Amino acid sequence: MKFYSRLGGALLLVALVSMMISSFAFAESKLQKVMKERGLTEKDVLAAAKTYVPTGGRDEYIVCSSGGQSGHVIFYGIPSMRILKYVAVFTPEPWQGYGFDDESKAVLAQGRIQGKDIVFGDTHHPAFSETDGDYNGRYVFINDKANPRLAVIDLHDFETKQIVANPFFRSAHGGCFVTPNTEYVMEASQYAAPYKDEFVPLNDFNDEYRGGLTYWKFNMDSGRLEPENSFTFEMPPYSQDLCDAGKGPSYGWGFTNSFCTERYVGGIEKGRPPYEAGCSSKDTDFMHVTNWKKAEELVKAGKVTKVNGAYLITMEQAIKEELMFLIPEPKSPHGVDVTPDGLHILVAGKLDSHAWVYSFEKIMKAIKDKNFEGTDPYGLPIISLDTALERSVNVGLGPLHNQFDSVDGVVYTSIYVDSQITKWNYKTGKILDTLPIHYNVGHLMTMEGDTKHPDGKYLVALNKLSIDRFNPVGPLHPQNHQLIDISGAQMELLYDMPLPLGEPHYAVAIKADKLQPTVRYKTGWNSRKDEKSPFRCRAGREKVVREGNKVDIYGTLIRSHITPETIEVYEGDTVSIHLTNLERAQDEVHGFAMYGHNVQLSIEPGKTASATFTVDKAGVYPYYCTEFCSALHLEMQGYMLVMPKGYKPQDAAIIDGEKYTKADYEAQVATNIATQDVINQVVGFITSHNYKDFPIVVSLVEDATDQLGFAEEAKTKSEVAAAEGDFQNAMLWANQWWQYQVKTADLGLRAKTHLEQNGAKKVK
Ligand code: K7E
Ligand code: CUA
Repeated sequence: MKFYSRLGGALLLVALVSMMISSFAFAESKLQKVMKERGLTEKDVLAAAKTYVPTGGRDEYIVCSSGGQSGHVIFYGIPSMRILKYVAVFTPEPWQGYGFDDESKAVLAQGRIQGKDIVFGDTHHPAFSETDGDYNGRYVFINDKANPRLAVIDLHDFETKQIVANPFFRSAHGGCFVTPNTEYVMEASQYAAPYKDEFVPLNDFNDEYRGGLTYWKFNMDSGRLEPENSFTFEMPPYSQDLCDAGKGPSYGWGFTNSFCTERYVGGIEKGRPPYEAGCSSKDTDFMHVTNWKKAEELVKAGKVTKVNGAYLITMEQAIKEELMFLIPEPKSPHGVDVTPDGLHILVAGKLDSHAWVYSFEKIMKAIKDKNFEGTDPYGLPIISLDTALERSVNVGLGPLHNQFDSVDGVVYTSIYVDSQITKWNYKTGKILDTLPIHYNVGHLMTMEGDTKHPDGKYLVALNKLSIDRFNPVGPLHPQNHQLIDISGAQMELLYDMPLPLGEPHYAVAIKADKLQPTVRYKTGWNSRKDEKSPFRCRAGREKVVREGNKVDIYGTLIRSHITPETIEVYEGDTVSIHLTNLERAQDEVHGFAMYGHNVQLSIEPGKTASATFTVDKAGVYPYYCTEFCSALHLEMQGYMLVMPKGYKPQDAAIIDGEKYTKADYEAQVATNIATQDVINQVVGFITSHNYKDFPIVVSLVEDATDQLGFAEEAKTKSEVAAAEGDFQNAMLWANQWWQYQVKTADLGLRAKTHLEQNGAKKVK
């Protein structure tokens, strides 16, 4: 029955598509022909129609996915599943110049561990910044599990701005989770280790090794984490795992899972059973419940001491001040998720087939009544399972993570072992639907599904294995993100997206209209610090500053030349090339790469980026722009000449490869005059319309006006040379004048097209 109603829907769609095209019979046969040729069913076509975004169209949601071991994060659109951007975070990435320009190298350097550069990250859980429990579209945080670090990405330009390294931990899986106003970002350690940076034998595991949970203070105005105002809970050497922050009624509290509360230490080589056996022998592990609001007050009152320069709340203090409590939870749990109303906490069991629903009210009552079943070996009070539990629901083998629907009480749980998604109601305990997944789903994500107001509509299963789902590309397979329609009573699989960049763990999806990224920087901008660069440079002010053997080159980029076009330095110099992109037009990025020095910059409109390196060998080093920015992009080039020590550069004129005559000059001028006529017509069109109502056109016009100004300067130079009878230079400058005219015309035509296509009105 279900199948037939779906088929009916699909046929209706086919009919609708047909009606949109003028001839019904013609269209029907064409669509059906394609379906037949490609072996598509009606269900396939319906799924395609639900995900297809026509050319120039936009997606409704933007996803930020972790990039696993790639050290990056990935942004893509929903429902199209089109990848929009990889943002480099812990790992250098040349397209963005990340880890190549001085500005981003400074960001990566913040993430040094024990003084070493660590140029990879194992990213796990991205989190959008929130206001009152809902995404505000301003920042994304991402953690590195291998080296316990967090990074901040600013959504104003999708660039990584800051990396912080945890002062206590040696690994951290349970990050990032934000408190409802992004007061703090939670990061829990994973593998217990000594807090001090020295050798401690494993025999001292119980006494000297520690877990923990850091609440990183975030400043929404500056967009930076504040290590000096952050604090860490010392925790037993259990393997703390994922976290979630309370919201609504549970605001002020945090919840952190753990596994291996057995405190088992493996050692196969010494004849001991492995970790996997010793870490899963008990029936339950512990949820850690922390009161961050009260801890914050203690920090502010100066009652918490600093260790390693950071506030540390010892277990002793946490017990005394009643800041931390333990509750048993199903064996080797994974996800812990606070419900949108903040009243319940859901824990998925991993080695249990149940999802467990805890009541926040019951937990609070137990704390108030001091109703504890005892303490753990460190003296932390334990609330009994019976006291805190609302219900447990059999959801399938190997539940991992939960995400919420827009419908009250409805939750989706990823079932790893059974490879399925289970839809159920945590308020009634009823199973509502199940859907098989290819294969072994890890996290899952609904739209804004971890906020106070989930959007429903779509669900993405982040699968661990793709096996046979795509064209084979060798033993290392892409990951598979499967898009599922959850708008109806039954889940429907729509699309498989191969994701070939590390193993993404968690992802978060935000309404696209909450994001308003910029298209250009203020001219001369250090994008990593978000301030004017001291190395910015304006057109015509390019210069070389030498101090001893340190050479600073202040240059500019604009279609289609790099200034300077020749750089002369000496063997042994340290060279810093600072380049400012003078363009104002959207998407007019210039790159900068040079032979033999590992230099590759990405300089977006307005940005100033620098490359610093030592030239240790005399020679000739071409450089060029690496973005196909204009018709004369290949000519956007130059030479760095590294001269032997003591060599005197020659001032003799360069002999041109071509000779030009008066006739050549006059022919060029005639061309330029004709070109100017075209420009004038375009300008006439634009100014006779309400172009000021179109911000894109306004910026194109600004840019075109700049180019025309440059054309005017080149024109004057050509006329001066011609008046002196120097037709060689007169011709070359006349040609440069024309180059600027071409760029002006190109911009003008783009503006004119935009006006025509967007219904501009004639005003005079
Ligand atoms: Cu892969 Cu959240 Cu790191 Cu679960 S985590 S699957
Ligand atoms: Cu600038 Cu190519």
